[in-house]
Amino acid sequence: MSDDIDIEDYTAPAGGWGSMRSLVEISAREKIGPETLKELTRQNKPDGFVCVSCAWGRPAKPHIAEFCENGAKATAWELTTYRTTPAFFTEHTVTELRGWKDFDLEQAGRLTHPLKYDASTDRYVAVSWAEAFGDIGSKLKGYDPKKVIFYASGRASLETSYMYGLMARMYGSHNLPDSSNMCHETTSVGLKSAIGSPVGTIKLTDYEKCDAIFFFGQNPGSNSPRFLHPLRDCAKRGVEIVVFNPLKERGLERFQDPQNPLEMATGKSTPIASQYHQVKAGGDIAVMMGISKFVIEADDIARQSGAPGIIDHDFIAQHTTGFDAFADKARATSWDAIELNSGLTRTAIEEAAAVYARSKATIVVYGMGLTQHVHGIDNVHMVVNFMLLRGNVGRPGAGFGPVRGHSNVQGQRTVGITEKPELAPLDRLKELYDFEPPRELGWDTVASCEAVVSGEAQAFVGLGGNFVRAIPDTAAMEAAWQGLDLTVHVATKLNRSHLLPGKTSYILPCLGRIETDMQATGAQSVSVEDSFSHIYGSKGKATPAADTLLSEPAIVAGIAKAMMPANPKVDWDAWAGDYAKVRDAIEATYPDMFADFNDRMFTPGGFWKGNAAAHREWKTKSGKAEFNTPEVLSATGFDDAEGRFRLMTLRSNDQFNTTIYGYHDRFRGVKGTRDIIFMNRLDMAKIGVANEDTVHLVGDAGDNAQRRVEGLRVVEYDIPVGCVGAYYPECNILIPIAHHALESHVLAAKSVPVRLEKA
Ligand SMILES: Nc1nc2c(c(=O)[nH]1)N[C@H]1C(S)=C(S)[C@@H](COP(=O)(O)OP(=O)(O)OC[C@H]3O[C@@H](n4cnc5c(=O)[nH]c(N)nc54)[C@H](O)[C@@H]3O)O[C@H]1N2
Ligand SMILES: Nc1nc2c(c(=O)[nH]1)N[C@H]1C(S)=C(S)[C@@H](COP(=O)(O)OP(=O)(O)OC[C@H]3O[C@@H](n4cnc5c(=O)[nH]c(N)nc54)[C@H](O)[C@@H]3O)O[C@H]1N2
Ligand SMILES: [Mo]
Repeated sequence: MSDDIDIEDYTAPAGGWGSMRSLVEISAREKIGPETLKELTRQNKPDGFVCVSCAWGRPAKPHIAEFCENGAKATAWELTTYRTTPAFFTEHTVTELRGWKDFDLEQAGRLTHPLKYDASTDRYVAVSWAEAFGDIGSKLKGYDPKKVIFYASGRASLETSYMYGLMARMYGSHNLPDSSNMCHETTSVGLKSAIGSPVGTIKLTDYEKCDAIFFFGQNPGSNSPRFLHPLRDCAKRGVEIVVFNPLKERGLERFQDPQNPLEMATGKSTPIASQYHQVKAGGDIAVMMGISKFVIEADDIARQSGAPGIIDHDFIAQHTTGFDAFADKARATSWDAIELNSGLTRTAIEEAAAVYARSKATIVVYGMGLTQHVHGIDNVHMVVNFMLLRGNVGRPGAGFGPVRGHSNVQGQRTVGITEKPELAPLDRLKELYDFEPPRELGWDTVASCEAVVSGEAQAFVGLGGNFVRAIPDTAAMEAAWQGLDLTVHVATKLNRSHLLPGKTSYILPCLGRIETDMQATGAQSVSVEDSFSHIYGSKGKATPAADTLLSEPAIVAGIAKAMMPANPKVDWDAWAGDYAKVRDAIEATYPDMFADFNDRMFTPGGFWKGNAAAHREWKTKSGKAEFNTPEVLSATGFDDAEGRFRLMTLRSNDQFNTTIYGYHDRFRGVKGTRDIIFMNRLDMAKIGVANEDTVHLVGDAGDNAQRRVEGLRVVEYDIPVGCVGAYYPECNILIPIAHHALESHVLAAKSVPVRLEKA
């Protein structure tokens, strides 16, 4: 093994000195100085900026430093002193850059100028904003709007997102996929059908009132580290925290608060999970069936003997439908089947169920470990089923806590970025702006990919993101991508999607959220929505990376004006010059959620947009909260077979999606490489590979396509037999586009059928 690659057991807790060291490293790498350190003190404060990393909530009374290691990395990444100027593109052709790693592309720094691809020299060259808008506008005018994709990655503000969605609809397109299509769309579909709310029901303060937390497939240590503070407080107050995750994630095991001098000085840390169950990938339906079975059968026995029941029958009678069918199914499902499908013993599941049975207020937390499966909707429905049994929704300290990804991914959906016509207030838009919005279903991410492959799609406009790298079937998608007539990327840094230019291709560099956004009426603020449906203002104060950058609203306005005839009801320039006017428009469109928007946006802790299910009002088809009886016990969507593994594609602690900050997955002990595969030692023995051996991963979806990732180093790991883990996005090449959650179309990235070949 080469010297710079190091794989070892990581024994320290999450947080602590390790996270401090990691911060120092990243600051040095991005060559950032005192200004950034000053910005960190404003991160997530009522008058500061909202972190550009995850969607975790901001407490009304923030800590002195309300940021985490990964939030600070995201800040440093945006405020880097490196620049990707036009001179950079004179030195490097696009073909050459395609050979660079994701890390190296973004490490080149912030983009500074609008760029157009020149096929004759295979280079991006600087153009003026006027030229870019003019050309993009005239090209878009020539297309069928139904064949143009307007993608949004969940970071852009509510103001930008509202303008973007309106622009697409006025143009005549409903193709408004969002990064949510790749993550919590399973929640939006599954929770909506079961309880009538597409989002979580709890508030941040419910963590002060719960007495049990059930965790399924969410990794706070890396992906929402500020969550570790309330979790630690919960653990200290004796809340029972029960975790189901194939991997022992450090942040769920132990946490040392880097902002607590005593913990840092004494080396003390707080244990988090009271029970940790290493479920098989795709095994959660069976787990939750087991918990339900235990509760239902214990309740049967209790009631026969005249003792008080365990199930909240009053709640079930008053508020739900479908209980009897579900209860019969749970009674009829054998423990053998539950053990086989979950990979856990009956005793282990009963231990967890006992916690649930005695808890007075349970919160359930989940993430990609549930949503990114073929039967992801069944996962979410099972979450609802077991929570309804004891009425764990719509009362203090109880409810659903899906942890969203991007800092405004939930908010983008709220203000109209959606391909589903029923989710946007089309009549209201028509009334306000006097145009005929498209009424048909648009393309989501999967449909967009299919339309690019079939050649039906003509153009792609991306508001942030690294679309071609984030989606599955990378090889097929990259090959098809350059058949597009026009590609436009609004971005802050160069990424691989930009290096697959359509026939005409632009990169439009924008301001980041941390930077001063100076417009005609002065410095602007923006707003976002977090995982708890709270909305806050955010004000950037750092010096912009270049004075040639435009804000995202200004770029949307520039494209909108160039591609459509003027509409007297929409003054794009006035909106781009004063975002308060956009907020007025949002308020006019969604008066219930956004009353007095401009006045309330800087409320400490944000203002709550409301949630009917949190008041036990069910906006479902039946008007009740619905039990859904699943037909499968495994979420994988494929059969087990000799030699076939379930691959989980994972995030390291040193990345934000396709943005790779570095090569140190500290909590999992991997340093210097991302080309690894985590394996159980029994599986290693079975196929005859040793630690550090090299293997190739081969897709095993049975659709005859060749999908391979070569040269992964085996890392012996505490992972269930039959499951392997490797990093996203490097392994996306192994996932067929068609391998997605059935109803929500989220890529099934947490159980991908693969085989191993020895090198
Ligand atoms: N620093 C950082 N923060 C981020 C991101 C980032 O990349 N970096 N990404 C952001 C985005 S967009 C999102 S959507 C979120 C994602 O955040 P998470 O929802 O935490 O997503 P992942 O890390 O992909 O996977 C979560 C966990 O699921 C487990 N898992 C895998 N398969 C299964 C299974 O079948 N069952 C169970 N029970 N568990 C399983 C994995 O071991 C892992 O611990 O984070 C956001 N925040
Ligand atoms: N196999 C596998 N695939 C996955 C996942 C998985 O778990 N496994 N997770 C999926 C999930 S949950 C998601 S959300 C996707 C996301 O995947 P990505 O599309 O990678 O997400 P982003 O982090 O939005 O994209 C990064 C790019 O956003 C741009 N950017 C950063 N800041 C800004 C800004 O302020 N404005 C603008 N306009 N651009 C900016 C930068 O140019 C940067 O290169 O990946 C999905 N793909
Ligand atoms: Mo996400």
